[in-house]
Amino acid sequence: MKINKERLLEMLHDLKEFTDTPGNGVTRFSFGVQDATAREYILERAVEAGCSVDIDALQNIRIGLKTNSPDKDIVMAGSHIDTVRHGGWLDGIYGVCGALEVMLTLAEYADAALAGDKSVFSLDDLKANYEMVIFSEEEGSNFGSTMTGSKFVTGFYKEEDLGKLRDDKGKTLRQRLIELPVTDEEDEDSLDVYSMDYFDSGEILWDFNEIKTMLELHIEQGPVLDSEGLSIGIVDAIYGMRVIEVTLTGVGNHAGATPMGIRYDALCTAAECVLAAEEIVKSDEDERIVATIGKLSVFPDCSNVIPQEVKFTVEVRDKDEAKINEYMDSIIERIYNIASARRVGCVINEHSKSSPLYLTKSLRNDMEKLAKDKGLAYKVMDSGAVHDACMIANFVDTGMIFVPSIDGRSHVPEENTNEKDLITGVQFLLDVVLNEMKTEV
Ligand code: HGY
Ligand code: MN
Ligand code: MN
Repeated sequence: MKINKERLLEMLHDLKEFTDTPGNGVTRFSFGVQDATAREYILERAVEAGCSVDIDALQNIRIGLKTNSPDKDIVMAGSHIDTVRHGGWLDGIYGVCGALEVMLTLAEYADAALAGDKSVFSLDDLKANYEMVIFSEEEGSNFGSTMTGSKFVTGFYKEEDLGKLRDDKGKTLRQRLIELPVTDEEDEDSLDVYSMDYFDSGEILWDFNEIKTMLELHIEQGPVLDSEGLSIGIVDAIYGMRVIEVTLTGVGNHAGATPMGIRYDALCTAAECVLAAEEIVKSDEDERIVATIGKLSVFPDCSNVIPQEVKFTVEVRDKDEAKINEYMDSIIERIYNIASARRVGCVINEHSKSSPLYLTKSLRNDMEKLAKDKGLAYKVMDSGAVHDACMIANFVDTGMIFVPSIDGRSHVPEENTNEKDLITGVQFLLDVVLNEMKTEV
């Protein structure tokens, strides 16, 4: 069974236009207009192919093949469609588009089988159902917490977290969900792209007993596959991460009339903290652990006022949880010491986290065997980026497939993957899905 590669590439190029920053990367935050437009584009194609659509209160979308039946377990594939600010055209959406292309291909074969065409598989061959999934707020661009949609369906986040997670304007996740643009009721063929189901933790949790396998296809976002000339990555471990938010409070004052010796400058303090965090993780002899201060705000943010308050995030990632905590705790201790020496107030809050984890070994081995059978140049590798798969993997057999990122770039407008690799990745996803669907459940 072969995917329709022209359709795949057309969908990918269409979807990259749904951005708030045209000409400067893809910016498509969950629950915004571009998100709604991308959802509509995907759901139109799924509904046209006779698929079922279910959207939950966190706006995760599950789409089912028309031949799915309640007595079979589910093989699921998917990812996310939200992006970072000025991100790339493939992160997340490539895995969703790949899962959609698999869905459309299976639906075409199902139509032929239903029409009695014996040259394709008979529906009885399919020992499992197929679903695709779109997780909401994976990037955390609104609320600073990655994998938010999948953290709710797995019970990592509870109903009270709806009121704890806040966006940059101070709005809670609950408020943002309540304000979602409801489609035009009068226009009966307008698709609902958001659900208005009231959040009830009992409803949001998935029944993982019905899911046999979860697969996520994704760009690597690093340099390994591209530099080694390989087509496919089969993911072994996904790094964990821990995020803290630091607030430094100094004394605002006139930039010209205040001598250096009597300043309590929150930004100079922050600058020392940033370099300290870098120095601490660079001391790791494994040279694996990473720390990033990617978000920083200054108040009142005027060139002629000594910064009164600075807020910034620190995130640390590694494949060893104890190491993440050891290094983050050192960074926290150093930040407190720097602030105290400069007599600047310092408040540090834990913001979000996810544990490192190994994906399912038996599934990984099956995928390796399939890659060998297909003659693919592949490598088993780790993921420094987190993915919704690492939340789902705590409950069902989960696997990830990577394709190369040119020059290892991602989360930037330069993010790119060549067409041949994009096609190879989705074809391999279809092969793995079929392998899982025909396996006796
Ligand atoms: O941050 C990450 O690793 C992912 O891109 N959300
Ligand atoms: Mn991603
Ligand atoms: Mn990302």
